[in-house]
Amino acid sequence: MSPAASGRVRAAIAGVVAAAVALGGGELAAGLVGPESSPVLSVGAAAVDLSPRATTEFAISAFGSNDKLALLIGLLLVIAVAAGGLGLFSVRRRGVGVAGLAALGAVGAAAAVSRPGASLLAGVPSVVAAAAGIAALLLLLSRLPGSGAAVGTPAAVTPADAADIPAAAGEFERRRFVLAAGAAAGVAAIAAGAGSLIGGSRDVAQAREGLLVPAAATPSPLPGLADGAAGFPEVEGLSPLLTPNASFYRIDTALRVPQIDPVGWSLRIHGRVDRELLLTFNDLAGRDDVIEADITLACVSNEVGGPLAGSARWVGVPLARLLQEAGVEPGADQVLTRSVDGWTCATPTMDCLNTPNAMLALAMNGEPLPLEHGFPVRMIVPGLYGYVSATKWLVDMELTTFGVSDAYWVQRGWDAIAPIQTFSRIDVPQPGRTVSAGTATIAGVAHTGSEGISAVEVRIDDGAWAQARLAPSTSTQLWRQWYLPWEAEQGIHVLTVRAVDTKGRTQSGDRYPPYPNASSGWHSVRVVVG
Ligand SMILES: Nc1nc2c(c(=O)[nH]1)N[C@H]1C(S)=C(S)[C@@H](COP(=O)(O)O)O[C@H]1N2
Ligand SMILES: [Mo]
Repeated sequence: MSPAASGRVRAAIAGVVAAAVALGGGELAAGLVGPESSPVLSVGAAAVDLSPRATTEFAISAFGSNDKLALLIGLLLVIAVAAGGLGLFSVRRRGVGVAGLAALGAVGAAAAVSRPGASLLAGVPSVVAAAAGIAALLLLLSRLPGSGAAVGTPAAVTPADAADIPAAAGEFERRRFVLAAGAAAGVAAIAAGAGSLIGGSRDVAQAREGLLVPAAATPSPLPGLADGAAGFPEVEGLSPLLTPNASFYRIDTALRVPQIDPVGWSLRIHGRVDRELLLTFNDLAGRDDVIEADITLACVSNEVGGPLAGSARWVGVPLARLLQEAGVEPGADQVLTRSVDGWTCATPTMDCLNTPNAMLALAMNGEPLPLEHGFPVRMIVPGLYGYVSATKWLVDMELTTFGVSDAYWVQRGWDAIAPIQTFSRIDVPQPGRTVSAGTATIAGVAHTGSEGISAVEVRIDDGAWAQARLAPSTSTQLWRQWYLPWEAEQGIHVLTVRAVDTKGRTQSGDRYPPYPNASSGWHSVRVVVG
C-alpha cells in the first residue's frame, strides 16, 4: 500500500475507533443515567417509531423476531461508515470531525430526550458520547504519521507527505498509531461493558425468580391437557396445545426488553372512572379472585400459515372486576393501556368487561411472566389480536373513547377494532419435506377468535375436502389440534386446510396480506412423496 493510501486507511480507522469510544462512553453514562438513555438504543427506538408501517412489517417478515438485532446492526454499520468518512475528512480539517461527532451526539440526545417519559437527563449520555468521541478522534489524529504532533512539523502536513518520512521513523509512528487506536478501542469496549453491567438486568431477573405464581381462587378448573389424550395420536412436529414460554413468539417495538422491578411497580386506572385506582403488584397477586385460563394469543401480522400465534395457561386478575371497582363512566368505550416504554393499545371497554377470562396476567405456563412477555404484568383479552389487547410491561390504564384517542398501531393505519379471524395451519408435514409413500399424517392447529372450531377440512391436490379429526376441545379461547391420516402416493402433492367455526362459517379462501386487519386465505403446503 502506498503511504498515502495507508494514511487514508489510518485516518478512517481513527474515525471508526473514535465513534467506538463515543458509543462506549455513551453506554457507560447510560448505565448510570438509565438504560433507556443509551444513544444507540434511543436512535434505534426512534427509528422503529418513525419507520413507515411497511418497513416494520417487512422487518418482521424478513427477520422474524430478529428484527431488532438487524436494526441495531444496521445502525452500527451506518455509524461506522459515517465515522470512517469523518476520520478521512478530519485529516485536513479537524473541525469536520469535531462537528460531525457533535452532530451525531445531538441526534442521539434528541432521540433520547424525546422518548416517552424521558427527562432532559436522558440526553446526557449522548453528550458524554460526543465528548469522548471528539477527544479520541483528536488524540488519534495527532498520532497519524506525518501529523504535526508526531514529527514536529505543522499540523497541515497530510498523510500524503508521509512518504517523506524515513522508513524507521514511519514504522515507529505506525506502531504508535496502532497502539493508540488499540488502546482506545479497548477503552471503548470496557466502557460499554461496564455500562451494561451497571445498568444491567440481573436485579429484575432475580426479583422474578423469587416470585411465586399466585394460585387461582378455585383449584385449576381446567382439565389436564396431556397431548395425545382421548385417542388423539402423538404427532411429531404438531404444535403442542400449550406453547412453551421459550418458543412463544415475541412481537413488540421494544429494542431493549423493559426491566421493571415488581416492588416499585404500580398500575394507575384513571380517566373516565368514578374513582381512580392505584394498584401495586401485591395488590394484584394477593387478591382472592385470581383466575387461570388457557388462551391463544395471535398477532395480526401473521401470514397465512405463519408462526405468530401461541397458546399459554395464564394466571391473572379478572379485568372486569378491576374496572367495576374503578367504576366505568357511561360512554367510556375505550380502555387505553400504556407500556412502560410508551407503547399504547386501545381495547373496547365492552370486551374488557364481557369477555370471560379477560385479565391482567401475572403468570404464563406456571411461571411469572417472562421478561420478554411483559413482566411483571400484562393484559390478555381472548379473541382480540395482540396489538389491541395484550399490552406487555403494563403501567397505565385510562378509560377514554375511540373518538378521542388512537393507539400505537392504529395511528399507523391498522384497524381500531381487531377480532381474531379464523385461521388454520398445517404443521405436519412441513413444506418441502419428503414424505415416504404409504400411511402418513397431516396435522396442525386451528383457531377462531371466540366461536370455537367445529370442523377442520383438508384437501389433497384438487380432491374433495376430507374431515380431519379434532383433539378434544378444552376452551373456545384455545386453538384446537387436528389430524388426518393420509395414504400418500408418490409424486408432488399440495395439501390445503380450512376451518369451520361453531356457527357453521367456513374460513374464507380469499387471499389478503395482514395489513390492515389480518391476513386471509387457506394454508397450503407442497410436499414430495418418495
Ligand atoms: N408493550 C408492548 N406490548 C405489546 C406490544 C408492544 O409492541 N409493546 N405488541 C403487541 C403485539 S402486536 C402482540 S401480537 C403481542 C405479542 O405478545 P408476545 O410477544 O408475548 O407474544 O404483544 C402485544 N403487546
Ligand atoms: Mo401483533
